[in-house]
Amino acid sequence: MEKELLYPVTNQYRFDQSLDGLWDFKFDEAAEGQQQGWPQKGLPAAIQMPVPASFNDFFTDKAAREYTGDFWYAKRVFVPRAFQGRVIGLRFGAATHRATVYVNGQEIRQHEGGFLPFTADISSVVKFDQENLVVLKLNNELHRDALPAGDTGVLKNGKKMAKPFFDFYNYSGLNRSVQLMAVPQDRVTDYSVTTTLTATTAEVHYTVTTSQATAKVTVTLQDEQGTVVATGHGRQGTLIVDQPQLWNVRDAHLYTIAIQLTVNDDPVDEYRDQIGLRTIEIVGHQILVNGEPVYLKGFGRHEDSIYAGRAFDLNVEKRDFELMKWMGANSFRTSHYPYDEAVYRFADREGFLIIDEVPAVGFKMAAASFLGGLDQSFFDGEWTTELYKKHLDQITDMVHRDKNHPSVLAWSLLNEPDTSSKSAVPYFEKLFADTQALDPDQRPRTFTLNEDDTFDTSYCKQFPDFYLLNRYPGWYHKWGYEISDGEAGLRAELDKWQASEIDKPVVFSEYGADTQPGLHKLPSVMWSEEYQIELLQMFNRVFDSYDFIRGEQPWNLADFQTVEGNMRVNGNKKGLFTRDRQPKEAAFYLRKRWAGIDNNFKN
Ligand code: CKX
Repeated sequence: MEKELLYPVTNQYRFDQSLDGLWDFKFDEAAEGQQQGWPQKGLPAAIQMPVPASFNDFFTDKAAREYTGDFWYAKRVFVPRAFQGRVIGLRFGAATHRATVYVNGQEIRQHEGGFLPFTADISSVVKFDQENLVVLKLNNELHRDALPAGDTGVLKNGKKMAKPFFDFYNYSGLNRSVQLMAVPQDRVTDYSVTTTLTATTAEVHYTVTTSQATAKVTVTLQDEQGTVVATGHGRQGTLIVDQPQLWNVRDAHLYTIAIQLTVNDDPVDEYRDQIGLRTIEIVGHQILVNGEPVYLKGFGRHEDSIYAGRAFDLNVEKRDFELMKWMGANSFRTSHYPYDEAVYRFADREGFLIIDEVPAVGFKMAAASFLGGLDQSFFDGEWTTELYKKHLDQITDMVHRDKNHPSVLAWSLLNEPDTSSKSAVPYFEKLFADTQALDPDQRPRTFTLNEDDTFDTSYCKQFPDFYLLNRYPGWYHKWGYEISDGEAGLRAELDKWQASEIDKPVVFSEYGADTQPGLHKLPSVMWSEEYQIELLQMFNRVFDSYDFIRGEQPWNLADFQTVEGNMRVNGNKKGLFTRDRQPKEAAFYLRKRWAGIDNNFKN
């Protein structure tokens, strides 16, 4: 079960019960919980903590907010006898950054990676018709051989402190839902679908994996009216849909795939999901969905909101989608980690394209020096062998989890890594090849190139199927009155991309200006609402001058919390919306621009 990531459901064969709510919680500064028998006894003098939530912003004292190290959660969970005979599991949507799961005093499993789900098979220790003690030890330290990358410092007073090589706050805890699941012994463990199109049909190629080899597999596809449009038998096959309703950008149509298992003609399991029929290709400098060129309009985002930090909140997500729709956006990047599964379901339904990013962020010592750091090429470090294993492990889980979403356009394998040294090349070569082998849909692979990794300086331009550029003229350099030189510099770089042999799409995945809402100034100054608009206007002029630029995703949809520092006034303020999701002036400007830009802009 531990390799299974199917989204939990309840039906005649499967049960999924939310364990969200208040859990016991305790910091463990001395790392003594294990020794003190917390897995067996529960947490002494625990406080109550909501799940899902990041613990940080609930606290009123700074040492608790900034806490770095081990911390524990516990809950007593009643498991009814009705579940007997099934495989019983716990599913954690996200636990930052490493977790050990204990049930009834027994260690069940460990997991590393704070932005992807994992399951723990507790069948061998569960007690039916009784309360079971579920205890979790988490650890939120940052390391160079882990994702996202950073260091953990120790202050003179003995307190540990997170020193991220990235700017978003190291929000920690059980950030996504926890579920108790009971699934059949003989069950569907995974499935994948890919689509090819002919003039009048869609061919849906499916593969189903099961826990046991004996069950018979039947797969049906139903349209939105509930009519069965195709049926297949066996673990692999092709479903042919005549006159399909394709999934399109901002015009989504979904089909329901139902996978049934029978043993001696008796049904033993069923799994249903919603899929979309569409193709994705990169041809020359075009991004094609169903063979039609698409220009990306959207945002880099964060899972971030007041009180609960990085916790997934369906209410915030709903608001974000409404804002993106109001803006006329058609896409976003899950900067800088895979988001909660509900986000992809929203996007499938609403016809948004997602650039799905793994938490490989901070792979650059310049980002560390931004916070008072080091002078070394990141990929020269002795930590890269261990890091690679974890990196590929998380890409594997991301692709495994998200591969069937029609909304997922591409995999972003790193954000702003250091590629200006040759030592990055073997790492990238292997990473891009290994990722290709994972995705049945062969989606494009990419990474974001930051300011230091330009057409001239990056050694890794050969790897992406299309490019994501993060560029900050007008903000981190050539700022204020010098912005015209910033524009000239940007054009000079783009002229080189244009004159080169490379013919691949370029999407601007980050650009922007920190902006204090309500600060007005004529003429503009940096941080004012006017300056944010002027900076966006400058970039937009540039985008409209180059045909190979096939998308624009300003940084960020909304303001978000960061580490504190002399470059931040309570967070990163490059949002088009405030942290409480109200528009800055620039949102109205950009909305107007995007109203004039169709999905097939530049064709
Ligand atoms: N890019 C110079 C990564 C994002 C940051 C953004 C910023 C940087 C800029 C790199 O995660 O928030 O500083 O605004």
